[in-house]
Amino acid sequence: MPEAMVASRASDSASSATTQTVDAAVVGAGFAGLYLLHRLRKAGFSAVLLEEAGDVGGTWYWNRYPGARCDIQTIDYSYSFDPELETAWKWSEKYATQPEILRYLGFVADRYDLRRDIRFGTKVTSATWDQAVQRWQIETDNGAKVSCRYYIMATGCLSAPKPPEIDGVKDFKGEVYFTGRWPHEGVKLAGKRVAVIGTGSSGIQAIPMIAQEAAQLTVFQRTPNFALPAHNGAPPADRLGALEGDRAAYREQARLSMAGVPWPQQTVVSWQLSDAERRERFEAAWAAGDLVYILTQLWADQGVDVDGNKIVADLIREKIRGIVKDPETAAALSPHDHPFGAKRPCLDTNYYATYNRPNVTLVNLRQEPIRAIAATGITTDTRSFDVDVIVFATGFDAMTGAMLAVHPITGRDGKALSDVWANGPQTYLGLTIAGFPNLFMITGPGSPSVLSNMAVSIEQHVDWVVDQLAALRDAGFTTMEATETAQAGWAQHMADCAMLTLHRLANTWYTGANVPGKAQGVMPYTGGVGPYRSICDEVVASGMLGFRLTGPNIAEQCNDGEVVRLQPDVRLVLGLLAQMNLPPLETMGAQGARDFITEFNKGRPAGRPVGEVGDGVLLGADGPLQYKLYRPATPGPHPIVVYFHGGGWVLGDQQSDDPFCRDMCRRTDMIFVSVGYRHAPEHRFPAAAEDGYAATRWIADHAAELGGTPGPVLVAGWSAGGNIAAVTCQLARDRGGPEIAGQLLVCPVTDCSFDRASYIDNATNYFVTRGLMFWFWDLYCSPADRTDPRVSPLRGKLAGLPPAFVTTCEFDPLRDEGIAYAEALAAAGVPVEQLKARGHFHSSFTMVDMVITGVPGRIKMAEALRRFAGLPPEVKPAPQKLEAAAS
Ligand code: N01
Repeated sequence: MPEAMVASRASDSASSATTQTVDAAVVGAGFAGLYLLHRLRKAGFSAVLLEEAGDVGGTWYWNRYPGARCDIQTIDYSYSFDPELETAWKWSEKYATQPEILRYLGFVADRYDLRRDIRFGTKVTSATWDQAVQRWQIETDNGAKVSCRYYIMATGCLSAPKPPEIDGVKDFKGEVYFTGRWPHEGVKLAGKRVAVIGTGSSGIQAIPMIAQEAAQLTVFQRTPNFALPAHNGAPPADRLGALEGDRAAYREQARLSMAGVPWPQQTVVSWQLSDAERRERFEAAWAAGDLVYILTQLWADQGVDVDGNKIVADLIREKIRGIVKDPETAAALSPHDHPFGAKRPCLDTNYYATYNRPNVTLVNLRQEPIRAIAATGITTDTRSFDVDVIVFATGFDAMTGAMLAVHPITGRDGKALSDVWANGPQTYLGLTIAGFPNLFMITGPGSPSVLSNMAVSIEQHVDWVVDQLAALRDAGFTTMEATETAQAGWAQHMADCAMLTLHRLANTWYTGANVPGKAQGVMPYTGGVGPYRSICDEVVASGMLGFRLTGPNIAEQCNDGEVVRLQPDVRLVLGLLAQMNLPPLETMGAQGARDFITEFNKGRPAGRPVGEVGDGVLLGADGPLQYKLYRPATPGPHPIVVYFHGGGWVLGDQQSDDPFCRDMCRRTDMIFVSVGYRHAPEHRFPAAAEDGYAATRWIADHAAELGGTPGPVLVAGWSAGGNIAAVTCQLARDRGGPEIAGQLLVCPVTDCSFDRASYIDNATNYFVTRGLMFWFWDLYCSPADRTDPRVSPLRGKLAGLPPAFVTTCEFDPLRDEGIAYAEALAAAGVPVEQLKARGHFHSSFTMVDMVITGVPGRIKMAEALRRFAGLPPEVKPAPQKLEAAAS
């Protein structure tokens, strides 16, 4: 039952003396608000929806400028909560116009009888948390106040238009319009001289339409944006077929996808494709007319790697040059200041071709900034343009604007939201804010929102909020509030996610850069719709992790903590591995495990091209050993790094760490020689250790033949390979050479003790387990030999060893022995640098191009190796001749 009576209905709530008492108040009657109202009612809550506009629609109510359409295919940009609603409405176009979307939202409002609980023409003027009664008290500019238990902002991300920030707007004697507040009766532009300022999505949609009508159109562009042809028309038969063929599966795939549209995850990387293959993919995407498609389906590295991205950006710039006849205009329209997709790209109809019209002029504000607006028009640094109409397509104070600018929100202890967010929005899950009990946001900052299909994200957010409110009520709780710990953890996770994509490299409304003085930082959640959904579910499954729940007749509940401590891509990788439900490696037998790893490695992204990769044979401790040599593309000779692969002395070979060797070869500009040392159980201790030493000596002796710089070599290794590298340094010191300039130890095995905290904390769940390590040790080394420094280098003498860089990962059983080794080296006077990688697991750095957040760590490792070799840390770019395929 609703906890309170609705004192006055929306339709008869005129008196400001009365207070409307409801369970939940919602602000905003767009996609989010309408679904919220429906769900709240169904869950048995009394609710009122407050809306400033005269009708439903939200952004689609206000944005009526010519050419306004959605830019996610409309069959995807629809509610999916009710299959009957889905079949009751047919979209007429691939990208519906604003009037059609508005009709749809009106249809939804009528179908679920929503209008009776909506107070139109009602603006909230303040919202204050009343701790004594544990309710939000809402003041409005029209009619009754509202007292509610739950206050839910469905105010949208792009609903507070940004002021134009240009001097003299008030002096202009002609007509002024904002795309975000377009007059309902339309605007007659025929025969007029029109100026449009701004070339974001709104400007790019409006400009071709205005050009057709106006006598003269002058476009004032500060920053060019990437735009792609929509190829609008009927909804494409293949997509429609997929939806209608299995509606539930189609919607489910969208919910689990990264962007909220059911396209598969692309796995092919750009360097695996030839020029011709890349062009073919690009042309298909250009013809498809679909933003999400081109952003996700070309090659896997396009959104995460500047090189992979540049290939797409170049191809789009080529298209612009092909369409726009005047080369100077084409150059001005070509974006160079941000990676494709880092700023919101646009979907257009004839945008670039519009600049071929005789009545259209582009003014490049980077060359001649606007000085002022005067009575008759716009003056730049070099010219004056007399116009009759100015259209501002200058965008929005995005994501936080609607929450902060619209009305003061005061939380617990009188805290103002504007103060709490002074340095940028702080939220937990983008849904809640510490210090603001029972306040919820739909698509708030910190949620995937604008980086996703809004329809899918809105439904997920609404469902989550209403489900939790119902659960709270059923348990007897009346308040729910995020903890500071959970919120800080979410901020960290957001920052980690932001490292994954290229959004941080562009000045955009995503980062607050479009509003002067606004705090900067990537505001939407960049970790993807599917992962976000699973995190929200995990919060619930972990007993409302990070929330404090209180109620009048029940003990407070607070399971405090951070919901994601892993790096986002590590979380994904571990999730995929868990889904595969693999038997433990140690149950497969040595050969079975080797076969499995070989198969497993076939599925990983191919390593990047280097100058040359060659195979050879060297002399180990007891006979020939295979090696693989990775040579940089730059002219030699190069310093040599002797590399030892991971695999617990049992698994792997000279090519099993191929992506890592390639990556490090590129980053260091050094030769990597990966040694195929002998493995247990066929060759037990000390075979691997002695092979490591012998191989290093052989490589040092043959440096010139291998194309290496004469003089000291370097050693590096991962896991058991790190163990061999460390041991090799000790043996080289004790046996009179070779000279080693430095050692890179990545998650090394350094000791035979299994009782350090990391062995216990990370015993399971992070791929390398305590059980697996026991098995490796048993196969390689009998207990009697385990304290020998050739397998437990931590127990050896450490003075006089080459400088070291030791990498350890937070979620690795081997973490603490790696740290112990680094500390012991330092204590013995060896120069040591440590990288303690937060949120990473044992394989983070070798899963190149899968764990993208490993890149900064590998950069540090490469810089250290270069310093050890006496080189400047940074490698100059411009590799000259790369191996076949991808160059
Ligand atoms: O706003 P924007 P928008 N002087 O911020 C320029 C969604 N949307 O309304 O880049 C001169 O993108 C500014 O220049 P700069 C979509 O998510 C969707 O177009 O800051 N110029 C920029 O060119 C979109 O991303 C659809 O240098 C000034 C432009 O104005 C988001 O809404 C349709 C200026 C603003 O572009 C916002 O799009 C429309 C100044 N003082 C919008 N101030 C669909 O199709 C700003 N600019 C669903």
